[in-house]
Amino acid sequence: MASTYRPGEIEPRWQQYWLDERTYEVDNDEPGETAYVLSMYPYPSGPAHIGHVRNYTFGDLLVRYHTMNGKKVLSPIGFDSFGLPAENAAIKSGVHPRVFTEDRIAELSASLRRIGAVYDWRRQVCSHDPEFMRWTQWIFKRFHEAGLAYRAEAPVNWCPGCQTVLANEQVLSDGTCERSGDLVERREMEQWFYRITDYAEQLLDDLDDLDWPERVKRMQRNWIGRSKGVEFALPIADADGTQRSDVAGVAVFTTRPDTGFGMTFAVMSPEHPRVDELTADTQRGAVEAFVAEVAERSDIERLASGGALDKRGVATGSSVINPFTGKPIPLFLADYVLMTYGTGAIMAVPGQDQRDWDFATAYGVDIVRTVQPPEGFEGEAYSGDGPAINSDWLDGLGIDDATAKAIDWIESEGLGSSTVNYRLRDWLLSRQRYWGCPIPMVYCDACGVQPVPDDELPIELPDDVEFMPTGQSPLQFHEGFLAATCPNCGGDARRETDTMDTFVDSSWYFLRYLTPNDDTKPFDSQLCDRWLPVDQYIGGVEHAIMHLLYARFVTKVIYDEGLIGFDEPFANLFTQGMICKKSERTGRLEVMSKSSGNVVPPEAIIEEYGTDTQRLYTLFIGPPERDAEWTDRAVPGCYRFLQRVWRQFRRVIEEHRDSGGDPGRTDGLRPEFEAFRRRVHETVKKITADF
Ligand code: ANZ
Ligand code: ZN
Repeated sequence: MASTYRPGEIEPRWQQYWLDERTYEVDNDEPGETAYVLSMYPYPSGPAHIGHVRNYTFGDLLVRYHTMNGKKVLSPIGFDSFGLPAENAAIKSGVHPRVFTEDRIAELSASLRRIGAVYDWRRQVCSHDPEFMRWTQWIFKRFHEAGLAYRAEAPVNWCPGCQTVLANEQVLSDGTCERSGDLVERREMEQWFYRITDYAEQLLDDLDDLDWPERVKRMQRNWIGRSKGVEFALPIADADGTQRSDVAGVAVFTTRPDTGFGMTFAVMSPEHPRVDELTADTQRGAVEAFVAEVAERSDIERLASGGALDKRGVATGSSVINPFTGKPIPLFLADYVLMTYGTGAIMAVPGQDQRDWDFATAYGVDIVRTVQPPEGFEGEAYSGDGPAINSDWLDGLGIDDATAKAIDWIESEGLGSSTVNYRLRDWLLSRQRYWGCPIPMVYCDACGVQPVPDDELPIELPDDVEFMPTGQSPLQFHEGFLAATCPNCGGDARRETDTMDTFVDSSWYFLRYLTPNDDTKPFDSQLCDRWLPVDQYIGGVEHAIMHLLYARFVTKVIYDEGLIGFDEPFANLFTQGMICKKSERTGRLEVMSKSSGNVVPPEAIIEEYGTDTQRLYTLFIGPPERDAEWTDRAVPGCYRFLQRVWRQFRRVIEEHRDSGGDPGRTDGLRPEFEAFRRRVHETVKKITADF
């Protein structure tokens, strides 16, 4: 036996052993208790850095732990291989995205092996693999048949820099593109959507039973944004202030009907379909100018408070009646009221709502408080609880009682009824991009939009394309790709050139790992029922909303289609903290990433100390769920610790052997080693508890 700890010999030997013995490969039907341990399949961005090492080490520990406990452990890995970076690289350097991506996959795979993380490599799944694309398209078609995929003209976020539509999630709170930093514009375009809003309530309710970090559940709840309130009509007033009975009122949605007596004006969204009808002739010019100006801005920019883009509005010159007071109040348009939420119009209560306060102050509208602020309150709008004031038959009641009473009154007057709104919008999944999974649809002049028949899938991406510096999808100019046959009439048709958001790929890949090579179906229902839901899912908290919500949604649809027996994909979720390091560029502590220029490559550490040292270090660096700062200094300490452990074991093993003990057994140890053996077992017990 070697006299010193030599990771450079030990580690390759064991890594080879695990491969030869297929220690971490498991067959789908192997009898025994199962565990499915899954790290989010990574975007192949090239070799791993030390931040990745930490992530994969967590999953790896669990895989080994469950394996040692005799479970059958499914430990697959794959690559989220579609997406913008590969296409941008193609535009810049002319390398085809496929070549670029596959090079990065090779690099990342090699570094995962070097790190010593163990996977069942036979199961590798990549989003851009034609077989995977076939089934992504197949699933899209089932959604389409179920009425859950549809095409609609919609106001979309258009990034002038990337020349593409962005999902709301890709627009920062100041209204700029998260990637290019350009100010995002608003445009009306035909797009493909998944009808995730049909599942809003279920996605919300089922969060309660998930063993997920509270923080992630909270983020999903906020994103879905359930809001209980009441929808009711504000009657239109005549020029002399009396109620008109010949036209319907303007419907508003409010969560605070208790504040009705404080409604001193009403506001419609600039996109509201009744803007024209309800604009007085004297205001027509001003209204049209305002509507045109707002039309260019994204919802997100409009909602951003403060900054250069402050709330702005215009009077319509018309009035509506506040049904609580019976008095006419002015009707405005304002950019802070969105057409995409509630009814697209609001009752404005400046006394209790700060946005309304700001607007009322700017436009000289009355402010009436209807909730008594606590003594000494010095703010503007008061949104807290307190007794109702200036509110006639509601006076003295707290928010809850006053709300209940106001809803009863609205309903008994026939003005409206209580309702629930969700902030969640349908999932806009089409991208005007090349490097994504094509949407399997064609356009026929005679028959309209037609799905491509299943037996013609997958629609693959042509390789002979030229990338435009404008970022426009080269598919739009590829005659061979565009030419299609209408499955309905057999005539000429034009292929859809939009590709899917990469979150469509990642919404179902975890089902594919069981049968990655099956060319007859996307996944095997029985095997999925045996191995899923995933027992432990591991990934970054940056995926708390989109990826996890989409994967839950798709799982629920597939469940409702009767194809699987579970309706949540991930029973347990662990979101690891990130490793941070001072960025050379900004001098600030930032999450380790290529773009921050603060990457520590694992190679040098592996070379000097071995991968176990760096794995140990990334575990010692702090609580797994927290971010931690990288420091080189602590690495040698971990190395010395491992040396010490190794020496202890060597001493015992050698002396045991030298005194004639059976090397395969630990009983019959010399008495002085009994204590050591006890310590080992105590440690095993403690580690087990810690897991
Ligand atoms: C009067 C009121 C008084 C309101 C008050 C709030 C506080 P959540 O909780 O997010 O659902 N609202 C309704 N539709 C809107 C739209 N399309 N664009 C912008 N704002 C809209 O918010 C519900 C509240 O947001 C509603 O209740 C409405 O303002 C506003 F003291 O009505 B409220
Ligand atoms: Zn046709």
